[in-house]
Amino acid sequence: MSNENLLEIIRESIVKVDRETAVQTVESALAQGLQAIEVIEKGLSPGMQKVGDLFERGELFLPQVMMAAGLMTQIVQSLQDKMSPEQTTKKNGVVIIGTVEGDVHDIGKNIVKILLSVNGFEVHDLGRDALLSRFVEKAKEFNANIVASSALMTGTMQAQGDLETLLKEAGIRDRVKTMVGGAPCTQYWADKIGANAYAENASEAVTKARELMAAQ
Ligand code: B12
Repeated sequence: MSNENLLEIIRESIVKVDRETAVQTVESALAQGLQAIEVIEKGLSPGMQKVGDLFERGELFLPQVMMAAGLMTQIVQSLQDKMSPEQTTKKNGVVIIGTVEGDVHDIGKNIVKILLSVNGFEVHDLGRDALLSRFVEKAKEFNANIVASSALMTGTMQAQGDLETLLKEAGIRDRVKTMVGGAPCTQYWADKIGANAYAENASEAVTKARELMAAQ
């Protein structure tokens, strides 16, 4: 079966919350040479996106969204073990990451965390619904290079702007770079609030994080 067919089955199995098919097809895709990150970004994530679209149209209900999210989280965790860390002892940079307060969506944030970690960044995860003051505290504690925040709702993305202000008030904004992401975020949003970078997905987040480090 072609890679594209396997990815399509993975996408559909997330939508249908068909655990057995999802797990088996992910195994086949890896055996066929697809990278774990391709499985996540071209299979699981678009599947979850479709779940969101169906939820928005009233064709799926919250319990099904929760089950699909649970299945995706489980598979992403199992894939984490299959991603080989970059063969380097050099630390690429220190990142504080979290989903902003008021927001419990953490699947995307977790993928970004995993990918930054396997690419040599030291990542400190504040989890979800994380108080903005914790981003500042941890940035100071670990002498962070990058503070990365995730927001999945239009009502919580303002917190990313508030974080900019808090970092300034704490006197550390000029010492750290900020990176924002999450479905409602855009480059326009990042520019508007004065964040240093925006990334649409986890692979791009790694590229942007590297660029931020190079510019420091
Ligand atoms: C799964 C999901 C849930 C799950 C979350 C489980 C979990 N552990 O995360 C559950 C069921 C719990 C949930 C709850 C709710 N949800 Co919800 N949810 C979704 C859904 C369907 C998918 C989100 C997701 O995981 N996508 C897959 C991941 C891989 O994509 P991602 O998060 O975008 O991440 C990628 C990029 O954005 C980027 N990225 C992400 N973070 C970061 C951070 C940085 C720094 C960078 C650089 C990049 C980056 O990289 C990631 C990987 O590629 C979305 C629909 C959608 N289209 O987004 C709705 C959605 C976000 N939810 C929504 C809502 C309304 C809710 C609830 C309020 C529902 C309710 N009525 O109770 C609650 C929120 C409670 C709260 N206070 O937070 C709305 C938000 C609407 C809005 N515009 O504000 C959406 C858009 C659905 C909709 N269309 O109505 N939800």
